[in-house]
Amino acid sequence: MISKDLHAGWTVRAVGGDVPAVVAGRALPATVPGTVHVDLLATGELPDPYLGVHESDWAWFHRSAWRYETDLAEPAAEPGERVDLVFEGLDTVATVTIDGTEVASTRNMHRTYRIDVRELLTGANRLTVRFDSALEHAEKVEAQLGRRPRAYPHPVNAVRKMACSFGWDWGPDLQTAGIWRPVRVQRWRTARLAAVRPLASLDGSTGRLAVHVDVERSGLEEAGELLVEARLPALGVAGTVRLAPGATAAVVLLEVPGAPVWWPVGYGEQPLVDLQVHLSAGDRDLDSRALRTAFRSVAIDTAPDEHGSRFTLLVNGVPVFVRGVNWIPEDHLLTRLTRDDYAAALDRALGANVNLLRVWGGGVFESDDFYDLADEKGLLVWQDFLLACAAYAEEEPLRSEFLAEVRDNVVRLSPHPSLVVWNGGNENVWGHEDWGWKEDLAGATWGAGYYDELFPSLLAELDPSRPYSPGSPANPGVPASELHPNDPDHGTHHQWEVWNREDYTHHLDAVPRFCSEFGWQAPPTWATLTRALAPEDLRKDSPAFLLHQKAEDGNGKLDRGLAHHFEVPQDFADWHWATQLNQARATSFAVEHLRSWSPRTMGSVLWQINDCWPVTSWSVVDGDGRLKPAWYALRAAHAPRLVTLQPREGRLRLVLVNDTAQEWVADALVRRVDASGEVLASEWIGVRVAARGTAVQAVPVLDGALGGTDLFVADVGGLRSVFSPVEDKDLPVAADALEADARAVEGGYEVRVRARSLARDVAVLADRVAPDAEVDDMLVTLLPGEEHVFRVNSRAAVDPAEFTGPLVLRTSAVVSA
Ligand code: BMA
Repeated sequence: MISKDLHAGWTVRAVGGDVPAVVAGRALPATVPGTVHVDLLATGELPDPYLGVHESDWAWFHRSAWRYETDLAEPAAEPGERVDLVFEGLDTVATVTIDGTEVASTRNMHRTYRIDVRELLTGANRLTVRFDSALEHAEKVEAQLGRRPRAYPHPVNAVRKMACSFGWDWGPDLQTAGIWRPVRVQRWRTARLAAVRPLASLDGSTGRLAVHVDVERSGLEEAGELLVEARLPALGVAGTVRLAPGATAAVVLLEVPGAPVWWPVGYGEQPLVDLQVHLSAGDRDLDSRALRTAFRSVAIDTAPDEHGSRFTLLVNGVPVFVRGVNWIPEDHLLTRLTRDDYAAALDRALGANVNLLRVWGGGVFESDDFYDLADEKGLLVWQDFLLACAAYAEEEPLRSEFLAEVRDNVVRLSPHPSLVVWNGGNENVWGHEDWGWKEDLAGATWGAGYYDELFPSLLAELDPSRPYSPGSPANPGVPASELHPNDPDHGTHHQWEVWNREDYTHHLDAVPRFCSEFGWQAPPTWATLTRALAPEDLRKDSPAFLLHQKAEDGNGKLDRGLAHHFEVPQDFADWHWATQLNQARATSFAVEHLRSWSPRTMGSVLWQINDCWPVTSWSVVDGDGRLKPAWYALRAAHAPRLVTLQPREGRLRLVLVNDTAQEWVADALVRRVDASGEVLASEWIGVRVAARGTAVQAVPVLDGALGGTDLFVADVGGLRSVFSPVEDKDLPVAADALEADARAVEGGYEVRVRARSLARDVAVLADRVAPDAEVDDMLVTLLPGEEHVFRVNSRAAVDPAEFTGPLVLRTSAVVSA
């Protein structure tokens, strides 16, 4: 097999639609892999759609058509030789031609395509790929199959293109087109490895690897017996299987006694194992594949218990409390993302003590880099199939597309130890139950056949090594007709009422078994916001701000959510800080509640870790990769050892969660203080929490806490939890509680603060001073006389005093004046 990338020499030009004059008739250099948006931006003649109101300036694109072209200088095929054109991803409605002869027509960006082109090659061919409007295609399919319910205006459920490509409640409506993943020419003879699917498991200390191999025979020559060899060179283990003439599938079983065991972060190491697979015929090497995998087992315990039914992830037989986050595309223009971008994004997740990323169904099956890095870092991955917030027709032309894309991606992702859950989709089973779809559908198909039949049967064939859930939320194994799919006592649960209608304190109303979505909004950091918006647009009601706030009544919900706890500030900069602080509070509140109930609750998956552009959203890291205050709150709430004060049956309790393998023995200091921070009562108690255990402790000083007006502070081994029964707006904390000074140090600045009186949630919003500045900690609560030093990393040369200015050094007294 000779494989060559075909990434050079491409041009792209508009061939349909109402395109701007600056690009009409022009052949532009095209980056492959890439998308037309990125090439158009590279001309510098069109505005960046992420800035100001320019997203709207790109709406013309949705009904345009484009032609990519390059020379295909491939010598004619020799007798017996196959020459294939392999596209790993075409976004989306594409027609591939060679010298004007159509060789493929595609409608699915999530699939790969292999085209046998041997008969057309002359050594000097012209290869073109035309992209037509995915929107117009979807409209036609919808007209043909009948309109089905969907949460967004465009018919995203009628074409196999990333759903959020058409806009989402945090994402722009920029419908990309292009050769978005690698394209190759492959020349081969006799046979090739069509699919290699290693499925790992662990049986006691013995690792087993079933290497499933599918072979494609060229069909051009008499091929006799083939030999498949699979080797784990570092472990000195190998196996072979002979394929009789005509046979196309084989399994090589490898057994490794005392195998190195892969664990998620916080549970052990991540030893990865190189796997080499060779295909040969006699003494001829035909094809080979180098992959990396690891030994581990995974299951989900869904057994009934006294509270309902569990949803507990088991890795190597050990229950893992999921400290997870939902992941969306890291850049709406996906093809700009590099391995370094993924590494940085995954490090921000790890930094927030995250152990699982849920790749959400409105996005994509991520790049290989994403899963490789997750394998290396010990981040678990839960992968949705790509269906979100809509009913999906089960008829053609969609059905076979689902089948093909799931096949392709289950095979591609099968080696990755990080991948631990296959999930049918996002909120589709729930939507069908609760969002009025049944009436609209009037008996039409909506996807049940995918979630309950097609996906499970494909997984039974291709990957029985991983658990499957029909959706999020869902109750695996129980039909929605018997049990509400979002029942918190069973399976997975999405908690959106607190954001949409109630208040984050209403998280206390339920103890879900596994909360796979909940979240709270805030704008991006100041540096990101001011990169995207002009100074005159820094108002809640400016058209530009509103274009970067996509949620239904988003600002209304932000303000109502804020008003429960704080005076809603009039000044925009103060409002910006207040909403960020409220998001941080909401984040800690939810995560601490969920963790405090472990092991009854075994998962907390925050919506959402990241953004795909600068926007007000539920993310804790903004679209430019800057950390919002809520990231620091998440990091603290996710700390392996957590101290929290939680109401239980009308009383306040000290709850200690020990998500480590060692027993936790410590002394806790619990104090009652007034609004100035003066200590009114205090008590030391010894605590002992089993490894991976939770202790709920009554402490006399907490008696009467819930009805009163005093605050409570619990300190255990450097960790602090603060509880106030009174809302901040009714708490007379001093606005001038802090004394501060700052100085330049190697690599940045130090900001030293000292509390004169109680100072809650002290933050240095360092990005306001220098866009590259990142602070090591945030949301620190200080009692009178206590000091804290914040470290700001920055290369910028600024006056250190700026870090102590009223818009930068903040506390829970949210007004800066
Ligand atoms: C859920 C998610 C997303 C959405 C989020 C916020 O519905 O699955 O579709 O962005 O809530 O509304």
